Amino acid sequence: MVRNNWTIGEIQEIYHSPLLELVYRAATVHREFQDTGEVQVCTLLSIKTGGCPEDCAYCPQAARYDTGVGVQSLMKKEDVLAYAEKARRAGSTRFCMGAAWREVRDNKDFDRVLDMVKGVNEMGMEVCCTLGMLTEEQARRLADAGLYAYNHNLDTSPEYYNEIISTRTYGDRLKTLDNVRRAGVTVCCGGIIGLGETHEDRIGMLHTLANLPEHPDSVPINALVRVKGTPLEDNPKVDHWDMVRMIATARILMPKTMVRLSAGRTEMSQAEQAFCFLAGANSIFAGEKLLTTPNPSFEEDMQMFDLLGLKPREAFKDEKELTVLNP
Ligand code: SAM
Ligand code: DTB
Ligand code: SF4
Repeated sequence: MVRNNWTIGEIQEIYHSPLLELVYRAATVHREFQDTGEVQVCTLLSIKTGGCPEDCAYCPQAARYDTGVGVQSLMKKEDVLAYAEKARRAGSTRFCMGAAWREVRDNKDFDRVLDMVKGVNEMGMEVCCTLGMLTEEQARRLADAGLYAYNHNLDTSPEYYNEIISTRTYGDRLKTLDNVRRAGVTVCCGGIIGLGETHEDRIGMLHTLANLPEHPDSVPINALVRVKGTPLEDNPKVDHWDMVRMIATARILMPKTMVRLSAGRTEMSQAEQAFCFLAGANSIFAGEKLLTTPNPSFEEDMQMFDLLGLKPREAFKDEKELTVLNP
């Protein structure tokens, strides 16, 4: 059963259960609701990099931190489409374009992004964008251009949020998510661990995600990539078992959601990643770069898929299944 009324107490009990029991339970839910042999392969591209006015303490693209990430204006549509085509050929079925913006503005740059969305959609890939805050009208324009998903993360618990970002509120984030959902675009929303938060904060974030009016279609779980120059550069490395606990708990709470093992894979062995797939992760970001930081190469990931007996999930699978059920 898919529930939207999880209590903090129930989530605490799941999250803190003995590790192997937790993984077994998550693997059981995963088997019941998902095709465990498949992993969705998404590719990211930073279409507008750096110079962001926000103060997100983890982010290499915030203008106020000296991280060595240069400012690049919005890429040309042709270059973006060429990169998307390369990703498609390498086996990626979702293409996600990120911009270091606080919010979308109704200007020429947005028109260009709409053109990019149209182009990638015509290539037969699921198109996703992450552009900051968005109005319902802007979400509708993206939907009309063929946008499939919009990524906007809650990042952490409502209580810890103000320690990490001061330039926009948790409420602002929830409003954007609502605008996206109303426009009929699928919601991709998750967060980061390793920001200095407690286990209670992680549980609080999962509680918010699992009790949204509808579960997000995908939930990226990121391990903090510690970037020199950001306020969190000296944070300790995320414990792998904490990542497993987060993924397993997310899988149990949101059985139909794609749970994405997101940032942080370069610091994980294949054995550690395998544990995450067992615990219910069924999506990754592939390709040499995330937005500005390194990620394993396509070749390494395909070798890992071979080793583990996984195959990439096809594009638009949910829609295809719905069409078969209701022709
Ligand atoms: N500027 C837009 C926004 O903030 O919504 C879109 C891009 S932003 C880089 C997308 C997400 O990337 C953030 O919400 C955060 O969860 C994640 N992220 C950014 N820097 C990260 C880091 N160093 N480690 C892990 N995740 C990170
Ligand atoms: C998400 O949850 N993780 C991705 C994507 N959504 C946009 C971004 C990770 C960024 C890691 C730091 C960087 O490469 O700049
Ligand atoms: Fe800007 Fe997004 Fe980075 Fe925050 S996470 S500083 S909004 S690019």
